[in-house]
Amino acid sequence: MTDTTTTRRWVRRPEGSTWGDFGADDQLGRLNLITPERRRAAVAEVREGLAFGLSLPLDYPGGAVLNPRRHPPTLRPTALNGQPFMNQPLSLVAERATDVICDDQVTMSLQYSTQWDSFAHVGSWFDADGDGEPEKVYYNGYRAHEHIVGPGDRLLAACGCGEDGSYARALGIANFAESPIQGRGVMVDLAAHLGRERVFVDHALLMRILADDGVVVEPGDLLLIHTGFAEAVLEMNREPDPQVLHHACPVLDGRDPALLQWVTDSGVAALCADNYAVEGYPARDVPGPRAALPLHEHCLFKLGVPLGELWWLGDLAAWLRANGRSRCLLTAPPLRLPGAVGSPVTPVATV
Ligand code: UVW
Repeated sequence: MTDTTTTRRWVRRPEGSTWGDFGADDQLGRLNLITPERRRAAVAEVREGLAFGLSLPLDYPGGAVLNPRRHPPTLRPTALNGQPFMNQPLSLVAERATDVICDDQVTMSLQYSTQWDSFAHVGSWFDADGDGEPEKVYYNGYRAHEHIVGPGDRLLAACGCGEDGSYARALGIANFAESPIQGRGVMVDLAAHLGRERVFVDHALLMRILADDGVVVEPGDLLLIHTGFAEAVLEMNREPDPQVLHHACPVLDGRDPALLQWVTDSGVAALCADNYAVEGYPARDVPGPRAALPLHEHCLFKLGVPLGELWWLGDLAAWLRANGRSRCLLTAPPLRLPGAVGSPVTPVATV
């Protein structure tokens, strides 16, 4: 993508951000680093031909305990003239037809279970237009109420979603399906080192774990962060215990500036964790006005690094460890759902 800086949407960019580096209209961020050459290197990780599904069942964790805004899937049949289409003879609509039809639809929060966050998920108050007043902006200077629209926004009707809808006119999740996420996955097995205790993993500890396991991270890699959280979620069998959900398993410490700087310097293209928010949430003990989700701010707002959450990494982590490996081919496009902020995903790792 060419950088046509004359059309950029900002006058000031956040310190340490990549805004403009991949083009004034860029919506892929550091996924741009997954070049054909890097994808060939990822394919070279396929030696056994074994595939691992990295999704939880999408009705886990169960209830709305992790996030009271988010609800599990509810399935219903489609209907025609009041007839629900579950085990319906197709003769209802096509005379003498012998077919029997089931056809359903779902209501669910898109970020309820195994999912991707797009860059439209977290923005920040920042003075991007240089007028001295902060405004609500997202990655690469895309603006709230103009590019990311919701109830009350004038532009919403143009998206065909009614007055109470929402629509990411830019930065939506479909970008990662149109340019599908596929590259080299690199496992970081925090659970193998730290067990089930809630430990905040800062830069020093992360470096020690990478060195102990001989894990090498290169630009364009998709990090898979195994914390053991998804194992705990599965064990609770859709009846989650808030104590466990909010206090178990290691998490990355988004409050550590050295950790954030490593995410910048390493060139990783995405962070995919088996836990709720990749980082400890909400971040505590940070003085002054600051992001409650500093790793989200750093990745989604500044760098353009997508975040995957609640992935199922247990089987893959065990296999890689048993076989003295840490890398795989990872294929993980979200739903190509125009306007959506997040998306369920069924990632596949091949080794
Ligand atoms: C929140 O809203 C806390 O976001 P995420 O699911 O990305 O952690």
